[in-house]
Amino acid sequence: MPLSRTQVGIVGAGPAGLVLAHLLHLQGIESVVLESRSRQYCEERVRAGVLEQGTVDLLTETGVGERLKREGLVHDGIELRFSGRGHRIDFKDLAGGSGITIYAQHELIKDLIKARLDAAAPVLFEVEDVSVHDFNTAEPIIRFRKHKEANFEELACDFIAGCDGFHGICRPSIPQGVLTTYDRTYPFAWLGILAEAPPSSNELIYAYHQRGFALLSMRSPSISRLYLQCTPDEDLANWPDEKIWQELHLRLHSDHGWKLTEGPILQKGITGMRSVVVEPMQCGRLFLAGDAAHIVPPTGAKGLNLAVADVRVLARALREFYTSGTTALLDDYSKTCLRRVWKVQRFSWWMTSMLHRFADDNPFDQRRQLAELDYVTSSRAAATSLAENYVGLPFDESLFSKP
Ligand code: FAS
Ligand code: PHB
Repeated sequence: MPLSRTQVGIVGAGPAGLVLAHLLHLQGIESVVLESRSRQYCEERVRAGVLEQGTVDLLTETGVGERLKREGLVHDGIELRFSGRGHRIDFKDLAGGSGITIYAQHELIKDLIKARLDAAAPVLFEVEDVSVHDFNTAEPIIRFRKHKEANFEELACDFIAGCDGFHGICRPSIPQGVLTTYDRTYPFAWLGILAEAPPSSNELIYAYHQRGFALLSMRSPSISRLYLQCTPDEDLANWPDEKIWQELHLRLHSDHGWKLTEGPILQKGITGMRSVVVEPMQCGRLFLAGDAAHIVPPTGAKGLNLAVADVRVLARALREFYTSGTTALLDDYSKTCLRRVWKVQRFSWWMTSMLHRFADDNPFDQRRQLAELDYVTSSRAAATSLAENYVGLPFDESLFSKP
């Protein structure tokens, strides 16, 4: 039987869509998740790796953090490396005991999909030709079909959550003239690899180097995740494994005998660097969350965490609607989310600007960047600012009670 009605229609089964569906389920609010890709694709797509303290706490408190707690790597700091020396930013000391957890996004997606299926709540994969309609009425509709040859079906909803990422259909469905887009494109990209090599550091290393930025991260005690700055139109064919490792050795060099361990490269890819925000993040009964509304350069490790922050706000607002009939929090959804979105954009822009080489920079700019790094690693106030942003700004708890 085609699904004819639900309370909240959710387009997209990424972190935003699945966390929202989970929070709504805990609140007794029905939803249907519609995803254009296969379950396997969603569970295997390698993307983010760093979870803020608030994200970990939310997932744990809502019952989907068990494997994360068991397998996630808790980190109490990061290293900034420049001029051949490493400088640790101690989160435990500077950020009130908060830390981060390294846990691959696709592992979180597996946990969330499992929770959804265990709850026998609907998530439809590989749907085709999704479109959203009438969201400026009290009866919005999601039209889709289960596969290319199937008939179209209509899902009537009270609300639609556009969690379909930056290239989805929800944001473009908002009429011309409603949205304002703010964006900045960076003149570089990241070449990322997944390697079967034990991480050469216990914590992440962000390296500023005259040849360009490099980042050492990890996924497990045997899998390293590394990135190096490259041109935005980089051709992976020009980057054989040997050349990647050679560049990483150069950029991550330390004067103190530290060595980078190599291993077979399992995956490589290029990620573009952009900052984008659309305002407002809602139109009638359509609410945009996560990458559908904003993207950040990955230098601050914020994309996934900001998606979760958005849906915390949306789940709280929908709970108010269904329990009291009032729409105050729904009306303020964009305003509430955008306060955090813009602070995260600022931090992500700042980390990116401090750590990357810009082709049109001159020697003054390079000295200025080194002075910024010297200040951040020698001033407690400056290091505290980095730490509190990196582990995740506090949520305005007046807006959230635990779901
Ligand atoms: P997502 O894009 O994750 O999910 C959207 C979902 O909607 C997808 O499953 C998509 O298939 C589906 N969808 C799209 N159109 C649809 C349609 N018409 N109908 C139905 N479903 C549709 N962030 C970090 O913090 N650190 C990183 O290192 C990092 N690396 C990244 C690398 C890459 C290559 C990319 C693209 C992003 C990376 N990000 C990183 C950012 C990323 O993690 C996002 O911020 C995060 O996935 C946002 O989650 P969602 O908003 O749920 O969007
Ligand atoms: C990752 O592990 O994929 C990662 C870590 C930190 C970042 C970006 C990506 O800033």
